[in-house]
Amino acid sequence: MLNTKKRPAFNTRWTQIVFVLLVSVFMLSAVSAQAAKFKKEYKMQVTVGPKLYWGMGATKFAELVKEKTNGQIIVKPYFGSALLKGAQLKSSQMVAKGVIDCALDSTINISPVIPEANIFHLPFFLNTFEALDKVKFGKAGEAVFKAMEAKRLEPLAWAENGFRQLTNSKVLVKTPEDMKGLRVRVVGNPLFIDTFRQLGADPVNMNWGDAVAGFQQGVVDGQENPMGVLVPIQIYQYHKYATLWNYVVDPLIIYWNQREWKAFPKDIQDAIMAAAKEAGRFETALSRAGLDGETSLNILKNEFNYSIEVPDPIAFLESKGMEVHELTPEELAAFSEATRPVYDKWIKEIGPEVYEKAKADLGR
Ligand code: X2X
Repeated sequence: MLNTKKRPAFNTRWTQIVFVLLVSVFMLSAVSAQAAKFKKEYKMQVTVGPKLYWGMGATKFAELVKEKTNGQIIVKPYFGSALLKGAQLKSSQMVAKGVIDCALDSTINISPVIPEANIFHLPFFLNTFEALDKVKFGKAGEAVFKAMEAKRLEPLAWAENGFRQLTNSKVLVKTPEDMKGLRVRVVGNPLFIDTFRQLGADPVNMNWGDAVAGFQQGVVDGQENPMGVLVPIQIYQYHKYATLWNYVVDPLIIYWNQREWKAFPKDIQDAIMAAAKEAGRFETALSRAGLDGETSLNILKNEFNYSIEVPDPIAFLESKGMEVHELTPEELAAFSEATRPVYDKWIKEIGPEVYEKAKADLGR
């Protein structure tokens, strides 16, 4: 009696223990398989700080990726090119190598690896949002994305820094002659150096991380950046004069290391891609808000339930003591004429096929 009673009890207890052990081992291995499948954190290169629209776009992307992948993928933006010790022009090289997982970066910074991206920086070629969108979403934009794919980068979506404007502490620039001898900080992209040299200015190559200190200390007389950068960094503290000339445009691209991207399961790729498109649209609308009438303000309000107050940029800069001049079509033509040799030279560097595609996108 005792034996028959004990035995089943003994068996049942051991069965339970073994069962619990098996379940634990199974769960642990599932968890570690999951951990092995994805990194704890995906590092994202961002050139500027979190408060600029560009930085806000990176934060939005990270939030959306987390939400859309149910927390499986965590993107961490590293602002101020921290992963590159400030060397912003190395971003695409480092993402291609897989040293950095992904980036939200400017076409200006991508161009050392992707010369096609310089299509946006041919002087006085694209100067309206309408023209820009035709190229971004047309055959030329597609060619830029294809060039990235060929260099082991996976482009996900467009965003935008904006049309770049000139400010300086010396002279209200209205003609190419006004540029003579002006020390202008530019990114070390050779197309920018060429453009400013051609205009008789003295371009100084400086990373963004050093630029604001450079303006403060008067190491340079001037700079060129979009309104969405100039207002938050309070350019009016350093420069008295602004020339609005939309001389080049600066789109941003969200992109990923291709090998890592291809190893993601399809549902994760889809979720990250959707996050990139949404964050790109949000950030583009932020950077255009107040510069394209009601269009971008409405996108922010209706699609993102987000409202911002954006003062008229000219009135705002003037209220801060700046003199602002918007080039007339005649003045623009003089600049376009003066930079023609650079334009012609750089069509060859970019690739005449890409230039022809851009012209076709524009119907020119
Ligand atoms: O360095 C710049 O001027 C900036 C922040 O606009 C870019 O990264 C292109």
